[in-house]
Amino acid sequence: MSVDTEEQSRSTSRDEALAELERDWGERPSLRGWFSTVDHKRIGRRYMVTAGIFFILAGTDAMILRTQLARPNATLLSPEMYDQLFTMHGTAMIFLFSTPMFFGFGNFLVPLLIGARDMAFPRLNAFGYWVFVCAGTVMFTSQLVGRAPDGGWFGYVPLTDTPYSTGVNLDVYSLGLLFLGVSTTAGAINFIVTVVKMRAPGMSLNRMPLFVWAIVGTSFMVIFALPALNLANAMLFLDRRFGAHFFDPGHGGSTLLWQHLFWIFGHPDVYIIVMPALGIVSAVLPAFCRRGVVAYPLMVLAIVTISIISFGVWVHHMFATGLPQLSYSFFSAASTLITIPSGIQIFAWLFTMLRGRIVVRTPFLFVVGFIVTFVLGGFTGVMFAITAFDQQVTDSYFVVAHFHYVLFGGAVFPMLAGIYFWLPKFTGRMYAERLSRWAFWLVFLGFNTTFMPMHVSGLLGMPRRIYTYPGGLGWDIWNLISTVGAYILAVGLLLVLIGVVHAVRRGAPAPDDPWQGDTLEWGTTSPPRPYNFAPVPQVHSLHPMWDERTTGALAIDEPLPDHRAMTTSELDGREEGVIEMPEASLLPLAVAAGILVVVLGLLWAWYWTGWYWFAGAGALLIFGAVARWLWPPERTPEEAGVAS
Ligand code: HEM
Ligand SMILES: [Cu+2]
Repeated sequence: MSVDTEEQSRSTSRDEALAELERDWGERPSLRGWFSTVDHKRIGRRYMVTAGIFFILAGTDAMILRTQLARPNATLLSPEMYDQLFTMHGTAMIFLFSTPMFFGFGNFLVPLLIGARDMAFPRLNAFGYWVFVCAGTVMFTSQLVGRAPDGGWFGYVPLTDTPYSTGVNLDVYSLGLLFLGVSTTAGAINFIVTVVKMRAPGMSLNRMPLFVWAIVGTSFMVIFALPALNLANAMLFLDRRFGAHFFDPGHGGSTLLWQHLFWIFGHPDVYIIVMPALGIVSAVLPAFCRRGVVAYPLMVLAIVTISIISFGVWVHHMFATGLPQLSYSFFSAASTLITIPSGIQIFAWLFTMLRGRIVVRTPFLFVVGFIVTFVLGGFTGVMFAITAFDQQVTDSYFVVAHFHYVLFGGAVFPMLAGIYFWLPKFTGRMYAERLSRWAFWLVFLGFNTTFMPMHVSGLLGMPRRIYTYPGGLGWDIWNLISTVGAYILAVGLLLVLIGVVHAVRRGAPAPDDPWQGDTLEWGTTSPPRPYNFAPVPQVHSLHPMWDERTTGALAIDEPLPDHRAMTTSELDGREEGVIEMPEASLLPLAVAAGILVVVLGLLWAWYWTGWYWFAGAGALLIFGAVARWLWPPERTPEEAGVAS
């Protein structure tokens, strides 16, 4: 056989192998296929779209708030409406938008970045998504019918406990967040197992992309922090509906207990939100600086130390509660300390830019916008770490300014950078550069015009969470500027949306690797085939796509056949074995629906106790579906591998 025909026959056998993979991994484009999918890319995109919709809803809440606050003595909103609006705005932005959006990024990207075929538990992944949609829908529906939570996003007792809060509002909060917590926990466990067991051969821990480190750090924080919130909400529900008195000092309970439990979760949650965003920054920069992020080991160390120290600072949210001086000093010091790893990351990015050859594109602009705003939020954060300063401005608009610089600056800017950066991979289309630069400048300008003046109104004594204010206190002009800024910001965000929709509809088809990126997701098609990579990628360095050993092998290696994936060892990423991956299934949806029925039943029981029976029926549905899910599949002996 001549060399030519040999090559030809090799390429036809490769084509056949690819067609077979397509059959094994492709999902039916039917309605059933839509509900039963377990493909991490489809689930990831859905997470992002759903979280995007919740962002629009929570953002609309904010625009209504800002419209009311534009002028003194406004009457657009009643105090009760205002309470529901700011509570739903904060709660949704934190729980229904930020974390789920990053889980969407992680879902789509983590398997690609580590060269895997899917998440370790694809069905658990689908389950997490369905629970998230149901929980978010319940919470926003409560707002439509005027029964939304109204106790602020941190739901302090005694205001949120009986007898001060009657009606279903706060049960929507406690049950809604418990419901949602199921999804977040499932997602976190899935990320950890995926990263630990499914990395491509050769991807030892010290060759893992920083974004993947960030997702793992986040997932560990979720697993340790969320139980505190779940406990607090379960106790609140028992207090309210079954007279448990956990938080009732009149019967031996404690109101401070709620604050402790909430913030033991709540401060790590700030990092749960911001850490994946920092990971996005570390992923975007190399492509636009033409070099890796400097000081990789220090960056990893920073992620790990932040994940740990963030559990030791929660009392800085309680500096005004009259705890002993010693504990203030400790938490004040710890809060100052945590700026060190955050600072290390900022300096590493700056040096990466200094040392690199910069290419300015929209994702890069959003990264710069992030650094500016996040550092400003960090400055006011250090001010708050000083107890004496905190006690002066706590619960004023200075706080509102601070945490929007941290959360919007630290999470939304990087998220937008990530959306433009990976849009080619997510959708197979390129965005329009000019339109997206307009979007950047409007968002940047609008953001600072909205929130910079709040520092001033806060220092002038304007408390947060007031539905209106009298004129003549010096607050008027600053509030008006804030509101104008909010409208500019809204226009900028609208341009982002238009840009994305336009790209999906009629953007130019994206090449596989439009940015000459360094990580594995750029080594497959845009968007990736259902099986991600045909041959299993071989990793030899921290930047596999800048390494010919990896790219060369990807082009010629034999595809890994069948509906299978490879597992590797935890530390060194050595090949361990090949496992069969689960097929699409409706069971995840069924279990999520069962939990939804339980939650709805418990909420409706406010109005008619008969609904407890409804909740019981939901519990049966959960039980049945879980049993079916866990039932060992029937296999022939050959399939089970016994015969050999
Ligand atoms: C889209 C632009 C945004 C605007 C115009 C905006 C505006 C506001 C305003 C005016 C308040 C204060 C209400 C009050 O204290 O009376 C507020 C509170 C809050 N915002 Fe935003 N916000 C925006 C985006 C975000 C984002 C992206 C996040 C988080 C990721 C966020 C999280 C919060 C939280 C947690 C609160 C506190 C709610 C509470 O007091 O319980 N906001 N926002
Ligand atoms: Cu904190």
